[in-house]
Amino acid sequence: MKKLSSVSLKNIKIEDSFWNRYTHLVPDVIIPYQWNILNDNMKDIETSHCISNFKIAAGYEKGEFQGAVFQDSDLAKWLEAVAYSLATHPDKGLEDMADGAIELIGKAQQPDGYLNTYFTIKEPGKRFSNLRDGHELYVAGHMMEAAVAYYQATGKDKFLQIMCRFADLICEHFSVRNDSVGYPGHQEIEIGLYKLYQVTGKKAYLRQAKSFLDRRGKKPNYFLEEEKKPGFQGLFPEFENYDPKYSQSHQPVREQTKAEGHAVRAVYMYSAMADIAAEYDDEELMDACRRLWNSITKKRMYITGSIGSSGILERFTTDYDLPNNCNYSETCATIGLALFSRRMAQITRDASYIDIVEKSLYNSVISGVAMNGKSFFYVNPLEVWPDNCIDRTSKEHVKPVRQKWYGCACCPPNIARTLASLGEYIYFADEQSVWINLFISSQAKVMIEDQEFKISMESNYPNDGKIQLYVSTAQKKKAKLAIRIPGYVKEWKISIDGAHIENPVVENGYCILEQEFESNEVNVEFAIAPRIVWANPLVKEDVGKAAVMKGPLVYCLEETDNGSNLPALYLDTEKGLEEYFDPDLLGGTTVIKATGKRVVTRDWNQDELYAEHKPVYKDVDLTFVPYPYWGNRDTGEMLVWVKE
Ligand code: FUB
Ligand code: ZN
Repeated sequence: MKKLSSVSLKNIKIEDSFWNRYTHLVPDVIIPYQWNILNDNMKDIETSHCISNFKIAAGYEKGEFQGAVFQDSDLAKWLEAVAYSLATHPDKGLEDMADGAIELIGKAQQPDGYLNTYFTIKEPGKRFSNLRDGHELYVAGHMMEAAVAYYQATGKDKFLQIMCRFADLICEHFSVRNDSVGYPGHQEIEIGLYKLYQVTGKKAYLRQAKSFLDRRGKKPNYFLEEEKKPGFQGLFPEFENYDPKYSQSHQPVREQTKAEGHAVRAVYMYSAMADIAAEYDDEELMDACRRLWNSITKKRMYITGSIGSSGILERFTTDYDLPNNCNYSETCATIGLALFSRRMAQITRDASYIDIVEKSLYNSVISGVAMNGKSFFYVNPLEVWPDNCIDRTSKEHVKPVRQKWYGCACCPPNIARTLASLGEYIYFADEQSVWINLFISSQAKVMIEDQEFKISMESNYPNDGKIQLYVSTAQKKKAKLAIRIPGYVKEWKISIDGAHIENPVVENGYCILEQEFESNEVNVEFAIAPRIVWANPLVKEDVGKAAVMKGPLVYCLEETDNGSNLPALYLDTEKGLEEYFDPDLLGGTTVIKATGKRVVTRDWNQDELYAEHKPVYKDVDLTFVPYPYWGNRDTGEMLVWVKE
């Protein structure tokens, strides 16, 4: 299967009215802020211990390992973010800092290539003996991704060599020596090994990635056998009575039909399945990817593109089970869904996969970070009552305000690497074509049969639906421009050099312009007025409710604009929605106004729970703001699905 490629980040510059507030944060705030945290330089914050663990493993310091067993992955994701940032914003100081971190990683590597501070410091004799909980392969996968990104951004191969040595050891342990048939308890290394193969050409890495996928779910279950071995000690009490579904090891991956278990593990695995399916032209594996993607997006995904309905075990539950105020919707899981969907789009050239990429990026990825870049959501609810988010309840995992850091800090650096690599989602290319996926103002350079094409995109999306594209190349040349028509757009028009195109060709959701280009202007206009959306009535939590969207953006009500007790509000879906741009609100945003009702408490006193007072309603105006921006003002209630 010929996969479309992403355009190198070095060839993309983003300057966009919607995204600048996040992309500029990456080098200016997020990277330095997170570096300080990884180095334990910040007070009043959950201590990371991440760099300190590396120093101990390297022999520079004495002490005990501290933090989560996968704490090393925070540094890996941070370095990956740095690499993408350097590709777009070269910065000598930052590069020196990253080189220092890589030097430290090299020193923490063991003479045989092994690299993991938890097992090096704490359980040196137990390498690869607790694949279920140990996360060695998960951490290694993140390190591999970071090493590849750093090599591509800087041309320096030190980190790459470090990771190749570890990858060689892993291949040796898991494939050459026949006493090991295991696979990771948390998928991720499959993605890392595949990327390592792509830059080094070493087939052993590719074979190992495929083998990890193919072993998974074979009987007897590896993890159930592993826990019977003498000396096995679980690291997570919640894994008692382990259900292989949790790690998608209940069935061979090719036979799986439903998205099950831990959401992040699932989508990382599906991403790797898509990589391997494309590489091996493996239709059977690709069919499994399609089924699993459909299972998520048609039955188990929130309107915000987030996944994982249950706070217990961070997992998928059952079809249409999408509670709004006690869901998990981990930021990492949304990121994984975007990674999986992007790969599916690259393989199939079908824009409906990008609809989900866009939904995820515009909603539940950026809801994960505050507008000042210094606090983060791990869990992304669709309805919050701050007073109820208390310990030992079904809402204890829901935080009504973003936190400066977490003991388990997988999400914040994941957000950093995702924002820093945003350009990879905007364009795809092959030898003859450029694909425009997202309408983010940017400049890109793409090679079409050895000839450079410059694409300049200008838009104010999603505040309005107008997109201008300038295509220029030194000599006239035939090429194909494929412009995504989002699934939510019902009316649109397109012109080239001022001439309206009457019956544009649309294939798999992309409008195809195939012609000679030299210096041309393409104008597209999508109708993206605010709209009301309903959930399938099988989604019990949302029956009788409606949500407001504009383009890919989901909107929400906040207490700051609408008063408290948001569930007492009703939206009049018969009356129109009005929009206006408020330059002073939340960094400048389109606000949506609607009319509705509020149940008033007139007849009730506070000591009455139940009585025969018929509800009394008063007319109210409702003010909706973009969901990803919620929680950036006063702490208060938030609500996406409003009673109709
Ligand atoms: O286990 C590593 C990461 O920690 C997972 O991906 C997240 O869900 C969190 O549990
Ligand atoms: Zn996470």
